[in-house]
Amino acid sequence: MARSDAPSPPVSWGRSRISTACTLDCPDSCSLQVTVERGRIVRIEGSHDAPSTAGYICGKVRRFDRRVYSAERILYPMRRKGPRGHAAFDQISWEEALDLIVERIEEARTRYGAESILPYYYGGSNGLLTNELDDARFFRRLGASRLARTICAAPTGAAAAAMYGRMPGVAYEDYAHARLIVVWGCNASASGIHLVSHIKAAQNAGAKLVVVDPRRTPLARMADLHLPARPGTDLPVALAVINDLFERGRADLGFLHAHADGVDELRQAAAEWTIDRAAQESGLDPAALRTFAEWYGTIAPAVVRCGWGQERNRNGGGSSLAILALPAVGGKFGVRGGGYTMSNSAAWGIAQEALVDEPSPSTRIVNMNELGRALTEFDNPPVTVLFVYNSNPLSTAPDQNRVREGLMRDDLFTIVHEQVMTDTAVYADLVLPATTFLEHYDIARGYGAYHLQVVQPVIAPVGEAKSNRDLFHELSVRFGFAEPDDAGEAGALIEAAAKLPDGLGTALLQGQRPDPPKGRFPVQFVDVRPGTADGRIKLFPAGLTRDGSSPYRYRPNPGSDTYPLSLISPASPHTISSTLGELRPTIVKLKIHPDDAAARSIADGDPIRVYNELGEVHCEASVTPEVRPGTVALPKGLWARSTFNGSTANALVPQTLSDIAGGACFNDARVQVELKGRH
Ligand SMILES: Nc1nc2c(c(=O)[nH]1)N[C@H]1C(S)=C(S)[C@@H](COP(=O)(O)OP(=O)(O)OC[C@H]3O[C@@H](n4cnc5c(=O)[nH]c(N)nc54)[C@H](O)[C@@H]3O)O[C@H]1N2
Ligand SMILES: Nc1nc2c(c(=O)[nH]1)N[C@H]1C(S)=C(S)[C@@H](COP(=O)(O)OP(=O)(O)OC[C@H]3O[C@@H](n4cnc5c(=O)[nH]c(N)nc54)[C@H](O)[C@@H]3O)O[C@H]1N2
Ligand SMILES: [Mo]
Repeated sequence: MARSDAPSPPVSWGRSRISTACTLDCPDSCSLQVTVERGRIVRIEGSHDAPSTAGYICGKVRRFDRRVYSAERILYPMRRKGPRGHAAFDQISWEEALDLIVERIEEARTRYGAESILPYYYGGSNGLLTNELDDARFFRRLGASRLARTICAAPTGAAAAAMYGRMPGVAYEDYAHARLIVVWGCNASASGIHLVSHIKAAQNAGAKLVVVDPRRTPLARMADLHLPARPGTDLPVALAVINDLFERGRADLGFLHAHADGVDELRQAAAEWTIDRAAQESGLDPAALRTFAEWYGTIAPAVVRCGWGQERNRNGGGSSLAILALPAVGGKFGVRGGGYTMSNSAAWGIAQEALVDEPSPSTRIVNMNELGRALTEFDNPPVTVLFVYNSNPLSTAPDQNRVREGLMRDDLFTIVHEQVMTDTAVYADLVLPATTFLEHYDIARGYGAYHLQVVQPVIAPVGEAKSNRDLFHELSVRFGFAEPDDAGEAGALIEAAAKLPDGLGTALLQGQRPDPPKGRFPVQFVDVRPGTADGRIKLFPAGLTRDGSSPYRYRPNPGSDTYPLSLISPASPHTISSTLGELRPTIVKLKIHPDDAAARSIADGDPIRVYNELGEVHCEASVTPEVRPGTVALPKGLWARSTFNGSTANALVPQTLSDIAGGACFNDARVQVELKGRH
C-alpha cells in the first residue's frame, strides 16, 4: 500500500544536520544532532539543545545506526511459514498483512469476544505519539483486554503518587548544591549517564556520597559509604534510618506537623527496626548503617536519588515508600539540592488520557508481568490474538519458559510490530516492520532530565517500515473507528501538541524546548508541592496493598537450601532493556562473589549452569567481589544468542508480584549455580 498519508521525509541529497531527540526508555531523553548524507545517517551526536544533554550521549545511541541499517532489520510484512519459532517467513504486502489482521481479529471477536485480543506493549518507544495514543484508541474501540503496564515503575510510581501526588523532583543540575547524596538502587553510570557528572562535581565540592546497592557499581566505588544491602531488604534499612531520626530527636517534627499526615503510623511501623536488627536482616555492617543514619540526620542539603533496582521484589512498594519518606522525616525539603528525585515525568502536567481522548472500556485487565500465565492459563476467554509492539516480552517478561510455551500455542495468533527480528518476533505468525525514532515524528518527555522535545524523522522509513501511528491509524480506518486523513504523522503531531497544557504544544511547534511550568530546577516545597488531594504528604497511605495490610509490612524472602543465591538482573550499559541486545552476541558472564564461586569450585571464565525450578541459564562465570556474597547478577535484556542454551535471566524470574501495584519481581529470584562441562 502506498504511504499516501505519510509526511514527506526530509531527504536531502546533500549533507544535512538535523536536530531531534531520543525516545528510548531512559530518564535522560537526550537532544540529538544527526548528520545525514544522501538520505543516510552518518553521525549521531548529543547536542546542547536540551541543556542537561550538554552535548554528549551514550555509546548505544551514538551507534544507533547499527540498528537502523542492521542486517536483522525487518524490512517488510512477513507471514510465518513452517513451525512456530523457526524464523521462517514469507514476504507479504502491507495490504495482505492488514487484511489478515482484520480477519483474525474478527474471527476472535466472533468466537470468544474482543477480550480474547491482548495488546502487549511497553517501553520500546517512550514518546507521547508512539505509546498509548492511536494504539490505545484502537484497542479501546475494539474492546480488547487491557494491559496493566506494571513491568517497570509500578511500585515506585504508586508510592510516589500516594505519598506526594507525583511531586516533581530535584533536577540533576541541583545535585551540585547537595552536601549529602544518597543513590538508592540506581546505577546511573549505565541507566542515565547525565546524573553522574553532577554527582562527581558535588563530591569534588565536598559532598558525601552514599550508595545502597548489592553491587559495587561505578558510583558505589566512588562513594564515601557503600551499603551493599541484600536484594529486597531496603525496607528495613530505610525504616531503621527513619526510626533513628525519630529516636535521636532528628526528625523535623515542625515540618511534619505542618505538611504531613500519617506521621505516628509511620513512626510506629519504623519502631521495630533498630539499626542492629535492620543490619542483621540486610546483611550490612551495623556501624556502616549507623554512619548512614548519622549523616542523613545531620547533613543538609541532602538528596536521595531513588532508583528502580530496589522496587523489583516483593517489598518494592514498601521500600519505595520508606525511601521517599526519608526527606520528609529528616526535614530535607525547602532548600536547593534537598529532597528526592524519582520519576519527573509528571512535571509537565501532561495527561496521556487527555491525548487519547477515547473512553476506556471496563474490559479484562491483564497484568503484563503475568503474560506467561495469561497465555497458558486464561480461559475465560483465552487469549487468542496477541498484538506485540514497543516490547520484546520473550526477553523482558518474567518466567521466560512460560511465555515461550504460550507463544508456541497452536491456537494463538501473534502479531509483532518490530524493528529487528527479536526473540519474540521469531515466534510471530505475522511480523510487521516498524520505524525507529529516527524515522518518525514523536514528542519525547524525559522522566529524569526535565526535557520536552519534538522528535522528527531524519531519514525516510527503512524498507516498508511504518510508525505505530500509521499502523494503528490504518487499522482504525479499516475497522471504521477513524476517518482516513491526509494529514499523516505530522498532522498527528500537531493534533497532539494542541492538546498539551500551558502552551507547551505551541512552544514545541515553534521549535522551542520549553521548561516545565514550575521551571527546570524546581525546589521541592518552594516551587513544587505535593499533588495529593489536600496538598499534604501522606506518610502512611491507605489502600495500596492487596490484602489491606500496612504498606510498610516486611515480607522476607525465605530462600531455600536448594536455591540459596539471590539473582538480580539490572540494566546493562550495552542495551536499553533488550533493545540493541542483538549487537551483544558474546556469551554472558554471571557475576558471582569469590566465596560463592570457591564453594562451588568455579573459576573465572568457567562454563556454568544457573538454575531454579523455573528454568536454567547456561553461561560463563565472572568471579568478582563486585557482587556481595550470596548475590549473583546477570544483565537484563539479553537475547537468546547471549547464552549457550538460549535462556536468559528471565527464565529464572517468577511471575510473582510486588506488595503494591502488581510490580515485577525481577530481583527476587533465587537460584543455584554449578559448574558445567564445556559445550
Ligand atoms: N543502559 C541502560 N540504561 C537504561 C536501561 C537499560 O536497560 N540500559 N533501562 C532503562 C529503564 S527501562 C529503567 S526502568 C531504568 C532503570 O535504572 P536503575 O534505576 O538504575 O535500575 P536497575 O538498573 O534496574 O537497577 C539499579 C541498581 O539497583 C541494584 N539493585 C538490584 N536489586 C536491588 C535491591 O533490592 N535493592 C537495592 N538497593 N538495589 C538493588 C542493582 O544492582 C543496580 O545497580 O534505566 C533506564 N536506562
Ligand atoms: N530480568 C529483568 N528483566 C527486565 C528488567 C529487569 O530489571 N530485569 N527490567 C524491566 C524494565 S525496567 C522494563 S522497562 C522492561 C522493558 O521491556 P520492553 O518494553 O520489552 O523493552 P525492550 O526490550 O527495549 O523492547 C522494546 C522493543 O520495542 C521495539 N520498538 C522501539 N520503538 C518502536 C516503535 O516505535 N514501534 C514498535 N512497534 N516497536 C518499537 C524495539 O525494537 C524493542 O525490540 O523490561 C523489564 N525486564
Ligand atoms: Mo524500566
